[in-house]
Amino acid sequence: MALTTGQPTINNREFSHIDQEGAPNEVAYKAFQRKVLSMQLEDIKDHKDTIRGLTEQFKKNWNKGLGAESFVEDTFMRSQLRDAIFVGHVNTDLDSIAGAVGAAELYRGQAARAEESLNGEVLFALKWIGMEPPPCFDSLPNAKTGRVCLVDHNEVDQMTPILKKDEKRMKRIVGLIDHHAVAANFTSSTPLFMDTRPWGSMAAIVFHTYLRNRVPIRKEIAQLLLCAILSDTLNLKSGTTTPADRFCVALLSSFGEVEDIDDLAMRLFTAKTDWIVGLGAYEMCRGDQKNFEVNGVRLSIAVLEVTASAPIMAVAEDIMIQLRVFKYEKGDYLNEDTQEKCHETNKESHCALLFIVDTVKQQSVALICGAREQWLVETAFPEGKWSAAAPGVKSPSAFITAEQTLCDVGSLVSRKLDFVPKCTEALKSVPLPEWYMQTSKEMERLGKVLATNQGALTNSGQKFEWDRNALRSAVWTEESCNGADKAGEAKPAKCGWGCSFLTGGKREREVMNEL
Ligand SMILES: [Mn+2]
Repeated sequence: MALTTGQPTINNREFSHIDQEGAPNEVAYKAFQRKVLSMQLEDIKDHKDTIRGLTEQFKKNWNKGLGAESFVEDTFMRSQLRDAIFVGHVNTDLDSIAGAVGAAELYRGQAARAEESLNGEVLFALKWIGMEPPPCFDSLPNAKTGRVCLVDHNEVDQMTPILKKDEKRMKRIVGLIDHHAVAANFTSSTPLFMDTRPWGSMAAIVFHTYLRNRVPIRKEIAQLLLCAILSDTLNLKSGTTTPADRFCVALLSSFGEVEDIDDLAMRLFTAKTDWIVGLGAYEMCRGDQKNFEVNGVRLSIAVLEVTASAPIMAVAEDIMIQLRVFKYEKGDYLNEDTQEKCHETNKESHCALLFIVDTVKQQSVALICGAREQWLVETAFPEGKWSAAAPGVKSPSAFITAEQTLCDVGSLVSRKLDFVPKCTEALKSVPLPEWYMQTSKEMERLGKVLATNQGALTNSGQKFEWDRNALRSAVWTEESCNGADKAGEAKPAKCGWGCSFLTGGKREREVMNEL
């Protein structure tokens, strides 16, 4: 049937949010629409009336019941994921928890968390809201059989252990709600519910579905999703932030009745910083850590988002040691047949970087634990400014100096947008130095200490403990192998295996590796 004159056409629709001049309770939608493209937290209060107006409109429609479009959504879409378990990634963050809780309520399923431990930011948010954390995935009776909707991740490596081990996992993964790139190995044999959007947080995707489906959102859920967007977008300041995230923060603060959003964000970030500092070096290197393989180079990038970097730098040497242990540990594996612990040098990480992101100043530094890391950061971030990680810090490698242990990479803050692309580009486009892929004597030495000294690193149930002196001696053999010489001074330094070498030069590193 052809459209008759007078019926609305695509270009001639009446929007409920049209600016009506002179109308009572006039709401300035247009100005808000323009602002939302670049809105910051401090702008939100200038548009409070508009935001409240929009919120009230949504609430009015909820009270009216379902319209035709939400009938369709409710009948055909929300029912798709009914009773599924919604679960986020390991190294769980606020977006993964909030996304699982918010989506489970929306789609009428069961929320779960990927692992037992929760970071300080998640704990703070839940306590502030007065909400219990969702149960652990493993503890659910249908953990091994239930239908699953992944939220906030799709890489196998980041899945909760039961799913990671389940080779038939794709038979029960029925949905994905995510804002990450879809991994090459994420394939399904049957059609899948997928809602992936290039937005700054997964929580924004969930909230927008509430709006579209006219599903009433509880104040607590609104608060939780708000916290998640603030966390993932670093207060709407990270480069991953999109207008959708800004819009969702504005409306969620209204639905969640949050007056001072900036204060909430600061409290979230401070809680996370305090928690990270309390963890110690071992966890700092392994917490928010992701692995990549580029051009045969096994690269690990960890990120610490903090409101102040000084407490992290105070333990810089411990972190360097732990980064090196972490690289070695990547070569550890369990022989499935004999149940024996094995180690393969070819599985060790070539390069482990730790970026410390200052969420207040919006800038980052990379902590460097060895020559491969130094080469990569120097190549990937040519503008970087080099210095010692802390006053009097010792270089953890004979091939770099103390003044090469920290690189200020400026206003880059995102692993996804900045760190990974720049490192990948460097590894792909610049020929690797000859020594880059060779086995390292320094790693061998560390491996020997880890293998022979039982107390060097122990896992006592929940907590990992490590013997600082044992590991220090593995990294700094005689504590004389010091890289404390200034870069370029090229002083001979006595090294662990009794040879005198010039530090800092690339040729020297090559000679060292040829031994
Ligand atoms: Mn996320």
